[in-house]
Amino acid sequence: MLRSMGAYYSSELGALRPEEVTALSENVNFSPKEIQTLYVRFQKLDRSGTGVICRDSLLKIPELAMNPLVDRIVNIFETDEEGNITFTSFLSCLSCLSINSSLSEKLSAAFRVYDANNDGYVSADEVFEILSQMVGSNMSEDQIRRVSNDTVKAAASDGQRMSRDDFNQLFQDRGDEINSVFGVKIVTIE
Ligand SMILES: [Ca+2]
Repeated sequence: MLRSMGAYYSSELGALRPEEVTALSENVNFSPKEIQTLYVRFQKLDRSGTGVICRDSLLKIPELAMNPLVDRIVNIFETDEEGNITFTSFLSCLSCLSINSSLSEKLSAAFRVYDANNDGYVSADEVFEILSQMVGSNMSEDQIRRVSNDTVKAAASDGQRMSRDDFNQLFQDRGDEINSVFGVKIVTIE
């Protein structure tokens, strides 16, 4: 449903009509006022006024740009056939990432960030890539490799790679960790 609405909203420029805001607010963790503010921010990123933005534009959002995983995070925004992001998909992804989203929404976003090759599983290599970007030089490559292998081995029900369930279970009791990386404080005040 969100996808089909995307095409509709992407053709709309200027302020959103109240009924559009109401429809959008049913699916996201933002208030109607916040949605209007985010729409203004979206339009500023959409400098050519086409109603859609490219993934690179997301790097201009400071709240995302300061995240160590920003290069991965921009990949979880759903795009249309041309690889562009509509306002609906922009809003729905920011909503998953926002501090107001539920743990299950954040876990869903986190899983997509970890699962770089999008095969529905998180491998030790994929954990290694994420950890490397997050810990910087605080750990040696060997240490990161060991932690990644051990984590996946312990958490994966097949001992090889984590399914969505394995992943959720691993982070279920570590909500703070997920929140610190995937709980983005989106500025929604003009
Ligand atoms: Ca994968």
